[in-house]
Amino acid sequence: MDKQELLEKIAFNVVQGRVEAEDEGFDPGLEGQPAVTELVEQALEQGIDPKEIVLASLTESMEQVGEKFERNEYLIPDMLASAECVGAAMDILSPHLMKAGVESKGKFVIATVSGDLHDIGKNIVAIMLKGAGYNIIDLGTDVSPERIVQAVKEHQAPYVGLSALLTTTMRVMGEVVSKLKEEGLRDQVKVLVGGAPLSDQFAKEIGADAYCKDAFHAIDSLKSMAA
Ligand code: B1M
Repeated sequence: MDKQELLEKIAFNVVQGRVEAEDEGFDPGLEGQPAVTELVEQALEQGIDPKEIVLASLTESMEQVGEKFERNEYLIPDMLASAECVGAAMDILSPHLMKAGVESKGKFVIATVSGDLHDIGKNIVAIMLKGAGYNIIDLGTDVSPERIVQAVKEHQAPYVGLSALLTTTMRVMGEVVSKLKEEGLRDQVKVLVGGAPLSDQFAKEIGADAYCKDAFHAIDSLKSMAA
């Protein structure tokens, strides 16, 4: 199988919610065919860059899942099955995305904000930043502004990354910025925000330092902040 075909096959199987070959898919007749786990391993064996697998297969496929959900073709369990596939793929990919022995570039607190349970994007960003040499303090999902600010204070972190996937939860990011100001911490920490409904404009409005379209953008933003 050539590279393009393999990347597309991984994406297809994420959309089908198939972690392993024995799994059934959303469509009938797929059982027994290689699924996400086997295909990701094959891709690595063929020397495909793990970053390319994240971008071209995993991120891309979740876009398709979201579109299917919007069209009522998929229900929540279908979205969860795809999310599980991305988790399984990331388990295989993360050691390859990490650079061993990189000197720490600083502490980075990351969280999905209150009311929001989406963590696939946050986890990808966390793994990529860890690979880029940051010391990640991952607070998980549904994290209140109070807990986020507390963690920044406790760890004296120079960076905080916030994730939100819902239009109803993105405003919590503004509350985090306000709380950092209230606590006198705003000048000591750079606030990076990300998530599908966000934009540069929104990041400016809430007073964040950077909007990150994806994990690679987050790494670039951090590089320019350190320069
Ligand atoms: Co939800 N969901 N979901 N969902 N879900 C969306 C976001 C939605 C757009 C689907 C749709 O309708 N098309 C929609 C939101 C609509 C809106 O807000 N206007 C939606 C909805 C409505 C809901 C529920 C309300 C559904 C319901 O219950 N009726 C519910 C809410 C639960 C809650 O959070 N309280 C819900 C639940 C779920 C599941 C639990 C089933 C599951 C999440 C599983 C999990 O995360 N463990 C789920 C999923 C999978 C999705 C979609 C399909 C995929 C999200 C995803 O993982 N994308 C999503 C549709 C979509 O976004 N296309 C959808 C892949 C991921 C790699 O991308 O997260 O954008 P993303 O992360 C990127 C960048 O954004 C950026 O880098 C990442 C890597 O490239 N980034 C950062 C993200 N965070 C960053 C932080 C940074 C930097 C960059 O800090 C430095």
